[in-house]
Amino acid sequence: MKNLFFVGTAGSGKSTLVGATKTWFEDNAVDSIVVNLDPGAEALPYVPDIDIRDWISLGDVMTEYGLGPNGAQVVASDLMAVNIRKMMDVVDTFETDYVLIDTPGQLELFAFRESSDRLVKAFGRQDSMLVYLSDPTLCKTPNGFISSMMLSAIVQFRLQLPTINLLSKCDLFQEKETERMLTWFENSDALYADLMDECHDNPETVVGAELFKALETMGVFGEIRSVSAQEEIGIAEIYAAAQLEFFGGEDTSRE
Ligand SMILES: Nc1nc2c(ncn2[C@@H]2O[C@H](COP(=O)(O)OP(=O)(O)O)[C@@H](O)[C@H]2O)c(=O)[nH]1
Ligand SMILES: [Mg+2]
Repeated sequence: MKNLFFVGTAGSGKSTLVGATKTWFEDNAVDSIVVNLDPGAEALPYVPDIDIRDWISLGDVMTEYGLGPNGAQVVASDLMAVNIRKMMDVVDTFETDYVLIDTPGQLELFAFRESSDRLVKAFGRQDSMLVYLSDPTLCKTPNGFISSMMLSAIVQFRLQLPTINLLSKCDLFQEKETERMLTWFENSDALYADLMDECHDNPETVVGAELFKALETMGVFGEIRSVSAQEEIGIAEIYAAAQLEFFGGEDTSRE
């Protein structure tokens, strides 16, 4: 089983994309299951095969620990580590090709807590990769784009997994805007030139330029894809990128 962890900031479209990916996989005869790891999810746009809410209830955590919803989310995500074994026993009853994993709404609950490392280990580090969603509303300016890529790089650094970088919700933008953001990722010289051109008056650009250099040094730039869960755009490319990473390019196309 190969595991795709969908990560990104709150509202970047993780849950919706997990649902759309599941549908695309079904339509293209790719066997998969869906795991919800968000104990705080209220309504999900898919039917999970495995649901952390079966073991952890946010309401119970709030009552038991006397916490509000935000504190309870942190405790609930730490409690995931305690429940991993039980959950993995259920995961292991499935025989499938891909496990699509929806992570907690707030990025930091997954990327910056210790439980995530244990979760990745339990699923199998060798068989896992990240699908990182960047919210394009943040990516429209050179400085915003650099912030978003920095966050993606930090998450990748924290979790030490290969990453597919995605620009989410591309249906909300004009093709030209999306193209510009994709170009920035593929051609970092263009990003630097636009940063200097458009943002040289902004005080944050001094920091933006330093962060840009760090991203270049880390080798973050390369390939980014645009997706829309709503319009089902770019999901075949997620499949192709995962096949390439896991199987070296075998059977990358289903269309
Ligand atoms: N236009 C558009 N909206 C989307 C898309 N994907 C998600 N959304 C909306 O973005 C909001 C947050 O999505 P959700 O999947 O819950 O984000 P999550 O917090 O990352 O799981 C919801 O209102 C979705 O309907 C998309 O591809 N296009
Ligand atoms: Mg969600």
